[in-house]
Amino acid sequence: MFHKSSNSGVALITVIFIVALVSSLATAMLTRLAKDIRRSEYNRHQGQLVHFMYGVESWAIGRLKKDKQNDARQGAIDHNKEVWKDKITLALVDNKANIEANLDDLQGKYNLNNLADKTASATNKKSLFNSHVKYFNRLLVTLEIDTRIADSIIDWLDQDNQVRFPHGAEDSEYLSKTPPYRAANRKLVSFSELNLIKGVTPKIIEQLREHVSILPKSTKINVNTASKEVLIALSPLLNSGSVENIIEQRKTTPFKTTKEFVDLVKKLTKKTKLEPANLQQLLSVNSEYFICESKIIMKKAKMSFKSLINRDKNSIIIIGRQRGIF
Ligand SMILES: [Ca+2]
Ligand SMILES: [Ca+2]
Repeated sequence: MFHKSSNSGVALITVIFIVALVSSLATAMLTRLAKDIRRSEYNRHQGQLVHFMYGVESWAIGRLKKDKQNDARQGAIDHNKEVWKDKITLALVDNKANIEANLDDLQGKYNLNNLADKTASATNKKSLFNSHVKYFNRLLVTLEIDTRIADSIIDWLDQDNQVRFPHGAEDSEYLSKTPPYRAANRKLVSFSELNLIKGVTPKIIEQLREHVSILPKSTKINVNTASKEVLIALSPLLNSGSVENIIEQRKTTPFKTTKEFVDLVKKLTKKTKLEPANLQQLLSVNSEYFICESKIIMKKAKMSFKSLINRDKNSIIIIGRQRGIF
């Protein structure tokens, strides 16, 4: 009797154990399933966000195409009142997706990779390089940023290993860091790369971002779209007052040629000689590089995109993309 009761007790415990095991396995499986469902839903939304981003890029390319058609009739200039300078806000799929996007040019900013042409051997290129160095120093003064970073940024870009006097930095500086690294000795690729350069702080990068760009090749400054700060730095002859005058005039009469711009500088500053003498070589009245920035939200998934667009005589193409969280 005692033996039988003991057996049923063991059987009962075994049954309870199995039930508990099965239920905990079932709970684990259900939790995992719920996670998988959420993950696949998230991935589906991420995929949809990317498709919306392609749609935004098509919109931007359409704007640039339209401007190109207008330019064919009116002259190839790019200014802030043209169709490409645009933004959109859209609510799609019964308000389940929201898109904000804007298209802007990048030659109204100063391209830091213009400082990479130091090794150019032709005399006029050397003097052009010197004008770029002086320009960048003036821009830093205008933006109230420590001008010592000009030397270290140029050393980061140039192909030699000689430290630029007095504030430059080459491998010897960066190899002593933990972890050690080398100077890039080539054109910049992204803003985050600036964090690696001696003297450049996150605060400086934020200050620069509004007025400088990083483009794959040297470019000219579009005087029709350049910011006030970018214009002031063009010449020691210019100041806040004369540049405000220039900006006021270009609102009604955008510059059709760079000569029109330098003639106006001469007139406003009452000078016959330009400073720098080769100022006109730094300038353009149109842009080849544009940026389309978008923020796309779909339920809980959201993403920001930056698409770099190159427009030349023959084509309009996306040459770079960056995605981030906002
Ligand atoms: Ca145009
Ligand atoms: Ca160097």
